[in-house]
Amino acid sequence: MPKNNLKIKVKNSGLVKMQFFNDFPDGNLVIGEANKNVPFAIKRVYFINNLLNKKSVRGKHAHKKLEQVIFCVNGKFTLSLDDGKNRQKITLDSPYFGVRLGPRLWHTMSSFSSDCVILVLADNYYKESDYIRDYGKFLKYVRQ
Ligand code: T46
Repeated sequence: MPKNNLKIKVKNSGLVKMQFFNDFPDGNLVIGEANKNVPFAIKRVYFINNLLNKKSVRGKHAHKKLEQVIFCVNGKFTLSLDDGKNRQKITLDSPYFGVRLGPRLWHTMSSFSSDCVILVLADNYYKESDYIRDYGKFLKYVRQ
């Protein structure tokens, strides 16, 4: 299993290690299982690709209740996390480790390589009312 020594310092986050089988030279098999290495039951999966605009910035929100794990399955990008007190920037460039995006965690994705593919596993369906898209409101929400 490839190693990742990254330490996550913000709240409501953490590293998710995928199960890994090295079938060299016939490929790698990489597995996530609900309530095992993925810390919830998965209800929704989405991916983001075609990140051709170098200046593109995505995310810029927090969730009230949603639990997610975000992966970079190809290429790389920068994930910026902010729990209202601590901030951390992470380069995601390995498909073997995901980062937990728990609730009350402001997250921004940027600096995408053009071949970047982001995969997200979520514990619930899309619900716009779960988003906090205003940073001032986010700070009030986490400090109340
Ligand atoms: C997140 C980060 C990591 C839907 O209708 N259904 C969905 O399942 C999703 C994910 C989005 N949408 C709609 C909502 C917006 O009108 O798609 C549009 C673009 O979504 P958004 O601007 O929120 O995309 P990102 O990349 O900024 O954020 C996404 C997820 O929305 C978000 O939950 O945590 O990826």
